[in-house]
Amino acid sequence: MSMEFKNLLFEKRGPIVILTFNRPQALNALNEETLRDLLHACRQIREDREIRAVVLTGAGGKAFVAGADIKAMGEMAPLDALRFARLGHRAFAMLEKLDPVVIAAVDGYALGGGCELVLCCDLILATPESKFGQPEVNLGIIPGFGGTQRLGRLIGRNRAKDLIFTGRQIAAQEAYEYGLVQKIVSKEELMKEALQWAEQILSKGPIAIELSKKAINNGMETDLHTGCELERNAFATVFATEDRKEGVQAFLEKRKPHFKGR
Ligand code: DAK
Repeated sequence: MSMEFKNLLFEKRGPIVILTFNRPQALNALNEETLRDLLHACRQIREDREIRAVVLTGAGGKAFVAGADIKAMGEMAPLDALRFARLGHRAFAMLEKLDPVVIAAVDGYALGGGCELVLCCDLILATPESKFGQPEVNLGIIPGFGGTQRLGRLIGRNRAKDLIFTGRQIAAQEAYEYGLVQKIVSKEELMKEALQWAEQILSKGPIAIELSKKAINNGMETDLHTGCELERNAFATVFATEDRKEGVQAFLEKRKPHFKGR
């Protein structure tokens, strides 16, 4: 099933959705329509329990997303900027909190808001030619979609300061060494690899994946003690599922488990 929003392609392949930012003439920069599309797509995903993985990518072969739309920002009155900010924060937060696993398949520029978008994903795959960075200081502004918060949590405080203070772009290899990118693959293999990665995760217990994602994400926002408490509660929940019985039974019977998400 395919749906077309204005600047975002939505392609459903069974339990996997591929979302493609589709504004290649502006290197997929995020304007108001694109953020609205992302919000609607996330709502759609949230309501469809069949969907268990999302792959996010960019059209045109040159950029994932080259940031917020600089031209549109230039014309904004203060109240428009506030609306834009609220919309962006809502869309990014909804993406980050989706139950399905979200994989970013990056080919090209992931700058500014594009890099911040990647930071809301669970796993990141990139081609060697990809470039990451927070160049906002070049425009006299700071990252506005969570970059000052999420980047440091992921790659470390001082590395985040380096990237945000200098606005420099880093290649996929450096991003990999920082732990921002998990795998580097060729352009030709990018989508195949992203889908295979999703399939690998889909073969595991759905509730186990969903609850581990929640425990990891929520645990990052709290102290270790509270995080371990979150984990214990999630563990008790998975322990009560049919999937847990099936997983253990399949191991004992030396066969593959058939998880049902119950
Ligand atoms: N916005 C709008 N258009 C963009 C764009 C962007 N971010 N990036 C590229 N484009 C457009 C270019 O203007 C050009 O359009 P035409 O001139 O052909 O009409 C077309 O895409 C192709 O770009 P180039 O000709 O520049 O291509 P090059 O290969 O020469 O260079 C580049 C590629 C990625 C190095 C370069 O385009 C570039 O530096 N782009 C800007 C990257 C950038 O600075 N990104 C960060 C944007 S700031 C906020 C929340 C968040 C934010 C702001 C506010 N609030 C809460 C209020 C976030 C801010 C950002 O993301």
